[in-house]
Order: sequence, then C-alpha cells, then structure tokens
Amino acid sequence: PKSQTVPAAPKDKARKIPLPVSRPIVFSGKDKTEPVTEVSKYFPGFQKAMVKTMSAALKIPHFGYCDEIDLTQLVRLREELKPLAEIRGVKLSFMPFFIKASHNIGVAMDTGQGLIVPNVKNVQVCSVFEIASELNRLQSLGSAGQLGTSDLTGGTFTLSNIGTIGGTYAKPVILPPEVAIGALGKIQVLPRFNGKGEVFQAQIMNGQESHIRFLVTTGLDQEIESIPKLKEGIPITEYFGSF
Ligand code: CAO
Repeated sequence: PKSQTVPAAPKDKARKIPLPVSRPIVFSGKDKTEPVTEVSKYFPGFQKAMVKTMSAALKIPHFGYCDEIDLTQLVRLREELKPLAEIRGVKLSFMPFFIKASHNIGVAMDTGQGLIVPNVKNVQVCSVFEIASELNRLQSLGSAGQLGTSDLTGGTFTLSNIGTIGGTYAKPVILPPEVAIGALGKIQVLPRFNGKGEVFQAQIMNGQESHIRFLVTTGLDQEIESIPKLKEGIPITEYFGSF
C-alpha cells in the first residue's frame, strides 16, 4: 500500500529542529528629513519647482484609460531602421516613433537632478530621425543639467516611458498647464492570436492615457490609431518623413 512507501514521521526525540532564537530588531538606518532647497548647482530652485509642479498636478481631476497595443510591426521596423540611424550618429529608441504620433511632445526624463520634462517641438514637421536626434540632444543636456527654458516650456502633451525602468503599467500625472499625458510600459513578447486564430509571438506594450476629466483630447488613443498605418504598407517616408 502507498502509506508504506512514505517514511514514518520522526519521533519527537529524534527531531533536531533548532529552537527559534529571538533577537532584538536593530534598525541600521534612520529616517532623515531633507529640506527642499536650492541644492542643484545647475538649476537654482529646481527641486522647489519640481515639488510645486507635482503638487499642482495632483490637484487636477484625472481620468485614466489603459489598453494593450501590439507593437510587433513597430519592433520589426525599428530593427530595420536602427542601423541606418546609427550610421548618422543617432540612437534610435522607440520613443521617437511615439513622439512622432502627436504634437509638441514633452518627455518625462529621469535625471540626476530629478524628474524633468523637456519637449520636442513641432514633431508634425520632423522625421523620426530628426526626432531621435533632438531626443538624443535633450537627453545629453538633461543628464548634464544644462537644459534651457525653451526646451522645458511650451509642451502640449507628455509621454512617460516607464518601460525603460521596467514598469508594465502606470497611472501618469498630468503636467499643468497641459491637459493630458500618456504612459508607456515595457514591450514584452507575449502569445496572442492572429486573424487566422493562430498563436504568434506578439510584441505587446501597455499604454495609459490620463486626461483632465470631461475633456476630449487628442492623446494616446489617437496615437495608437496612427501606429497601425505602418501595417497598411504606407511608405516610411510618407509617414515618418525623409531621412
Ligand atoms: N520597452 C522595451 N524596451 C524599451 C522601452 C520599452 N518601453 N523603452 C525603451 N526601451 C529600450 C530602447 O529602445 C533602448 O534599446 P536599444 O538599446 O535596443 O536601442 C533601451 O531600452 C534604452 O533606451 P533609452 O532609455 O536610452 O531611450 P528612450 O528614448 O527609450 O527613453 C527616456 C528616454 C528619457 C524616456 C528614459 O531614459 C527615461 O528617463 N525614462 C524614465 C521616465 C520616468 O521616470 N517616468 C516616470 C515618472 S513621470 O510619470
């Protein structure tokens, strides 16, 4: 019988389970209160401004919308274009494609000075490569703490790519006086069904848009609609401009 194959439980005496030793808990770190001051040598008042803006942002009544987007075609397209951009000395990530899909687009950047949102102006007249080049410029200036006022003002819509720091979903907070913001999660290979009901490896990204409640905006939902244009075989130059 089955029960004979299972070894009998050891008798109490034979057990050698060590007794739990209770030691007092010692906290090695202490809470520290840091005043929000002019600590940044690059932007005097930078931290104060960041706290002020984020406090104003949190007063806005937000409405959130979230969905998943199949980026399989876009991932393929970037693979093709990346070496071409490299020849021109431009690093081509996914961001320029997302930025291109809307107007005067701010990009939330994680820098040594904190969170900053420079924007790429008039994306509608720029090619994806021009946007990538401008994004490269903003990133270098951002990490050196050398962004100017013109780069930091005039944005109309912001994109926050939390995928670069590993996040799949986010609830982005509107940057006033803008009325909407989009968050982009990490792109993951996941099983999905194609039109024939076959499972394929899809490149899935979750996107979320927050906009001021009761306001209809042209945000991420429109951008998402514009991306499938790639699938319709529209020539790259028509959609992204010449490079
Ligand atoms: N999923 C998968 N891979 C991604 C990705 C995503 N969502 N986003 C970027 N990547 C890839 C890029 O394509 C690139 O890959 P390759 O080396 O193959 O080209 C690599 O990750 C590094 O990208 P990057 O960070 O250099 O460039 P980027 O243009 O994608 O992002 C920036 C720039 C400024 C948005 C980013 O550096 C950053 O600061 N993100 C954080 C934003 C943040 O903190 N938001 C939260 C607060 S506000 O709501």
